[in-house]
Amino acid sequence: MSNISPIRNTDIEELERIAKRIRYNIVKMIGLAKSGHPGGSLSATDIIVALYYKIMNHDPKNPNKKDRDIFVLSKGHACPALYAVLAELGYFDKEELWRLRKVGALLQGHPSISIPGVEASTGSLGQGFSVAVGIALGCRLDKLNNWVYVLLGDGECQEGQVWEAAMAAYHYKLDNLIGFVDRNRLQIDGCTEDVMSLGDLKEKFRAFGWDVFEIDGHNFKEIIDTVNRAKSLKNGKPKMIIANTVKGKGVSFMEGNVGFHGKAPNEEQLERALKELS
Ligand SMILES: Cc1ncc(C[n+]2csc(CCOP(=O)(O)OP(=O)(O)O)c2C)c(N)n1
Repeated sequence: MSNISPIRNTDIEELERIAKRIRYNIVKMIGLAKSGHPGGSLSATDIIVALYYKIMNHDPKNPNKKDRDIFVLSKGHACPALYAVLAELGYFDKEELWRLRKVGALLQGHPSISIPGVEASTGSLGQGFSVAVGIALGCRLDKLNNWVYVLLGDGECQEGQVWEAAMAAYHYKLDNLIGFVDRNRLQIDGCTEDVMSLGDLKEKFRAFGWDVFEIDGHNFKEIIDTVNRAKSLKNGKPKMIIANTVKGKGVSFMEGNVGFHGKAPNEEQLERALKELS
């Protein structure tokens, strides 16, 4: 099991530099593809960067090593963030990013296990969470000493399957499972609270038997400290971290703009966005 060393300021600055580069690559790849989901990729970036650069025990040179920690991107449409991180870490050639969504290319619009480093094929909202619960149960049965992480969207939490999975994780006492909800408060067509109100997500997960934390999902120290706290609670309960985020984070005209849920920037917007992220 990986132990996280105490965070120093330099580490945070380095993570912020990496996240900016990842955001640049997200916007560039979606701009070149002329399709994709920038909003939810940019809101999830810091969580995914913290996991892969600071928290998880994994090895790009040996992606299948048995004791690795496992990450499942349940909100699969945010895969540009995962692809950019996996490419940067060397799971596959970075040039693949610029062929996103092209016919026959490695990187398609939703994650597939045919891609090195991707642990679950996801995209149908709700299913990835169930897969992560199954993986965590499997790891437990195999007596592995690892952690399973899963990232959900808040709109995704409107899926009934999410709550079946939450119930199962509690039932099987999966304290090796740590989830994040990317609480950006927007979904495909508006505010989550207008479309189908989620109410108090913390209390909902708590009522399902989970240990629950709430953080700023763009604050690396909070992300890392909270995962440390979650890991220290070996009490048979799965853990959920509600991460308050901003959809489109990092690009001024995409922030809080539901129009960029699933729309690529045009050429002029791409240029502006890349300038902001340089
Ligand atoms: C089962 C299912 N229904 C509908 C969709 C289409 N869809 C893709 S993303 C999305 C909105 C998801 O909102 P949220 O989980 O909040 O994602 P985020 O805002 O973080 O991008 C929808 C409805 C889907 N992928 N799967």
